[in-house]
Amino acid sequence: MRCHVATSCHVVWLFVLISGCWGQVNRLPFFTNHFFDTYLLISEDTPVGSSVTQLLARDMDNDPLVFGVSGEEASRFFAVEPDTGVVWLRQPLDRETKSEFTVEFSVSDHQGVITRKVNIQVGDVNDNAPTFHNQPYSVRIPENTPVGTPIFIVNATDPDLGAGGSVLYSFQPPSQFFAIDSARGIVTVIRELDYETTQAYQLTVNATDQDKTRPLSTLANLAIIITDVQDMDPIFINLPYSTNIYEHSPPGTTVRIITAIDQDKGRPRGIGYTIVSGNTNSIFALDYISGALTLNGLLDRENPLYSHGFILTVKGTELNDDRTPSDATVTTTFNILVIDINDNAPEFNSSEYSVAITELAQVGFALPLFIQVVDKDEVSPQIHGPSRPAPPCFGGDPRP
Ligand SMILES: *[C@@H]1O[C@H](CO)[C@@H](O)[C@H](O)[C@H]1NC(C)=O
Ligand SMILES: *[C@@H]1O[C@H](CO)[C@@H](O)[C@H](O)[C@H]1NC(C)=O
Ligand SMILES: *[C@@H]1O[C@H](CO)[C@@H](O)[C@H](O)[C@H]1NC(C)=O
Ligand SMILES: [Ca+2]
Ligand SMILES: [Ca+2]
Repeated sequence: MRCHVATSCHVVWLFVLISGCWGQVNRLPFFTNHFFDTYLLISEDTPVGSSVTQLLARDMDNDPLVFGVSGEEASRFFAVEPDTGVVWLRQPLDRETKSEFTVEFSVSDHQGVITRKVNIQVGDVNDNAPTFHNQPYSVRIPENTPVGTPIFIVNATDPDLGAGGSVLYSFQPPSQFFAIDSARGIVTVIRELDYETTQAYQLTVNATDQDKTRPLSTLANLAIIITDVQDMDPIFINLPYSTNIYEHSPPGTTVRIITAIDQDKGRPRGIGYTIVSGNTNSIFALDYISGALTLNGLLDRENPLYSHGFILTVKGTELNDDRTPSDATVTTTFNILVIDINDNAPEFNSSEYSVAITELAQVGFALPLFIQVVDKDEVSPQIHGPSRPAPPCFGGDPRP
């Protein structure tokens, strides 16, 4: 608005002096901060309550200025001191949640308001440790897993930028049996495993970011369970097998129970028992399931086939689930001695002996009579071994 040209300049001047009005248009203030043309960077670790910047504005009329911020979200995060234009942070920033804002600031000279938008970029700091995904980590592998086999992948991510978000893996402490690829988290077997020695491993994986100044790390457990495979032959227990049996023990008498066990302890298989050799005349029977060796016939030590005893070869065979025999077997020998019992009365070599003597025979006359007595039993039933020849006869010369 311009002053009206009045009839009297004096009147005009007076009017101007009184009203303070030069008749000029008010010029609105304007922001002078350069960030309005680019962006304003605020680090995400800026403490709440600290000043993040100061708004600067010029007013050609040198009017007193009032600064402000508009918008619901912007007002939650930023407060502006009206007189100075200092901008305060009102609540914590997190780049990983919200990495930029568009905030509208205002400046007013009481006659008019100017608003301008600024792009605020939230600057990253390494404030997140890596996070493991899909926990818990557990894997079952057979004990015969070859060295070099990858068995598991752990996965951790870190939302920070750059090195602070780049994850490296390690075992802590290192394992003798497993290695982890530091970049990809792939776990591999590096040494032969044996279920019979170790059934499970509990490893700790360290995922660390690579921030130069303050790396952050997270630990996770990895359980590796070793499963048994049938890699062990059975063994007989309570060896050696050596037994004495009395001859004429009744058929069915249990000589001894033999027992073999599967050395694979995870899921041990049952055993089937058989006699491989030495079972003359099938005099013994071996129960396939129980391992009970029983007498299967009449055991007469005086039978030369039996008198030396027996050396049985017995076999234990691991049975598959369907009870079929597997390849895993064990054999051993079983020595059986037959103990004599005195079952033979001395025998004359004839049921009757006759001799003719004359009535003239005098007292003391030797009868021409030959009698042999044989005892097939051993001299002492306690002594065993190959049967000896029948004892020599005694004969003739009996004195009345
Ligand atoms: C790791 O997990 C993240 C998040 O679930 C996923 O995006 C990424 O593809 C995974 N990486 C691997 C190698 O599995
Ligand atoms: C994980 O490994 C890093 C790098 O070796 C190490 O600095 C950090 O202390 C480890 N983390 C833990 C929790 O031990
Ligand atoms: C009995 O044995 C004796 C001595 O060996 C022999 O002389 C005799 O003839 C035998 N008698 C019979 C009936 O075999
Ligand atoms: Ca961050
Ligand atoms: Ca990080």
